[in-house]
Amino acid sequence: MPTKTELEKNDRELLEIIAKSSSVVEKGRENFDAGDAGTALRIAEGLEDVSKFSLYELLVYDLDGDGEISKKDADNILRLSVGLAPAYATGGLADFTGPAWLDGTKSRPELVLNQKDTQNFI
Ligand SMILES: [Ca+2]
Repeated sequence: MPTKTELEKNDRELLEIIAKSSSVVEKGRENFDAGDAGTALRIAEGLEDVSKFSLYELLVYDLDGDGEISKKDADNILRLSVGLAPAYATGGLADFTGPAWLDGTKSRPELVLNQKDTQNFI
C-alpha cells in the first residue's frame, strides 16, 4: 500500500500534468484561423467524425470547457482568428487570462464573478 507521502507526491505530479496540459491547450488556441472556426462549426453541427480528431484538438476547440464543441465555441474561435476577444452574450465560463467581450447594458447589465465566487456558484 502506498504511503501518505507517496500519495501526496502522486497528487503533486497529477496536478503538474493537469497544469501543463492546460498551458498546452491555451497555447493551441493562440493561432486559430478561419479554417479552425469552420472545423469547429462542422463538429458542432455533427458534420464531422469526431473520432478522427485527437483529444488535444477537441480540448482546444472546446473553448468554454463544457465538454462539447458548440456553435458558440465555433463563433468564438472565429472571433479569436481575427483578433477579437471571445464573447459571452449567452454566458459561459472564461477559463483563460485575457480580454473578453461583454454585452451588458445599463438596463441589462451582466455580472462578472471573481474566481472564488465562481467556484462557490458552480
Ligand atoms: Ca464548449
